[in-house]
Amino acid sequence: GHSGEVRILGIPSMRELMRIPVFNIDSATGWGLTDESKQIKGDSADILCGDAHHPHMSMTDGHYDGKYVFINDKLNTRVARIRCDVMKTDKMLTIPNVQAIHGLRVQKVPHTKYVFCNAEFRIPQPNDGRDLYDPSKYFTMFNVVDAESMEMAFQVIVDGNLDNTDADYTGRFAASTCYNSEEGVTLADSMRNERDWLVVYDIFACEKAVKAGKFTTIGNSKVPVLDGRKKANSKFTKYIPVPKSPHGINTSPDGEYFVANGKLSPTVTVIAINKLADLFDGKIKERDTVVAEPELGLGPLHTAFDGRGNAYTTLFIDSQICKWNVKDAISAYNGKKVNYIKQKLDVHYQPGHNHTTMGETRDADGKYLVSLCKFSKDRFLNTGPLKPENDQLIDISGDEMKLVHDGPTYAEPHDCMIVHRSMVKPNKLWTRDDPIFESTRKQAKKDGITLERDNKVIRDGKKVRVYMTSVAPSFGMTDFKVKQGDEVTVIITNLDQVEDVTHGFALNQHGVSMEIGPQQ
Ligand code: CUK
Repeated sequence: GHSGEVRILGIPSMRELMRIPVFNIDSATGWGLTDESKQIKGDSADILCGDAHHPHMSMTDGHYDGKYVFINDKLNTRVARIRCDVMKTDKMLTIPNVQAIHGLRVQKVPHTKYVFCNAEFRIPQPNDGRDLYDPSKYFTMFNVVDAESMEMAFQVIVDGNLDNTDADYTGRFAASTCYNSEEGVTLADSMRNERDWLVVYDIFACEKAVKAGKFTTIGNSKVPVLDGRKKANSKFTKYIPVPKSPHGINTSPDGEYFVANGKLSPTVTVIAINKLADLFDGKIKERDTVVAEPELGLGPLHTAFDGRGNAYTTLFIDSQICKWNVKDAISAYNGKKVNYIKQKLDVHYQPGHNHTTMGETRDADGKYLVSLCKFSKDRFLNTGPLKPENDQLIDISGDEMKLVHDGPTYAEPHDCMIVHRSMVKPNKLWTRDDPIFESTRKQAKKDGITLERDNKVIRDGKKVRVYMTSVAPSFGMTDFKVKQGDEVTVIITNLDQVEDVTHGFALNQHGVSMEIGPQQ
């Protein structure tokens, strides 16, 4: 959330184990302050805040693979990647030609080749002021990022504002919820229509067009752009009408359904993924893909699954989790008299995202559900006008949901995912050839320095590089002298081989502080 970072919590203790700074700056580790982190942040190194929304781990064949976590910064239109072997951010990309990256998910099958990123707001294109007063010319795009290089693969122009996104278990389809089909520029203007839509992308068709060179570009950008607007009538997109300003979109772990959450409608819409090929072939109409539209309560935002056929939808206005059965909802849609709602559980209060253990993969195990409640109000001791949020843990292993823990958290846990510990095996020490420090090693080589041994000051005009080793609590150098006006870079090699013996370097009155882990 607004802290711009990612936090790792244990389940079921809900204890916070670690923080990974991403879009924020971090005083404890020097993230955002050190040269290496600024290089990783690249063109946005000067932006010191962010609004992190949707963390999702890379997958192979629909299972978490423990390699990367991707996350968006809605505020500054960025996407970052965290390397799970060291639990550090290693790439960051500002998405071009769009504004406010919101929904983010990964391609699940055959593996995470792409990261799918919605840009939410419609803006003039190019955004240089020429169409400022002509909103009819605004548009936004669906953005596809290459997961390995973290560079843009292509962009697809769409109608409406893009909210959330998810991908299927075949690799061919992704889908985004869209609101503002009215294409208004004020809040009131964008809520008039009773139905907006889910836009479905044929990723294979997009890839084919890009490969064949059948695309355009915007302004100075070289990123391939495909036109997926309704009026273009292309092979890239289909627009499925769903009730009103849909918000979350969630793929069921059996790969059968997309579930679009109604937000301003009390319903969610269940779409059969195996009907999408026929839709793209023109054999059926858009609404023929809808197999259920259960009414759940007020403000459905996001849905999670237990792998036993049940779905759990957050009701923002009602402050509840609604447990419902997907097959029963389909029967009801087909006219059978069946109560698809299994239970409603109060949560405290105003839940946004929820997630089940392993629930966004084929391995949904139906043990726990976490509800990220945006208000805690009276649940904890008062800490002033700003209260903590409340991450609630719910046991879903039995027939009934049971609330088992309230966890206060600092602003603002927006979304989460729950990964079994066996999927993630971080290193205990840094390795000396880690790519994060490539440029430092190159510079050292140029300077004739052996990082593991040398303690030396290199003067290069006004640029001074200070190389030193460290084994806590000492440094390889007790002092060094520089002149006022020098640009000084301090490079420290931590020789410690002992797990958890990290060392710090700070310079008072200079705002310099960094953490250097063992073998870093
Ligand atoms: S999403 Cu981002 S503001 Cu994660 Cu429910 Cu609405």
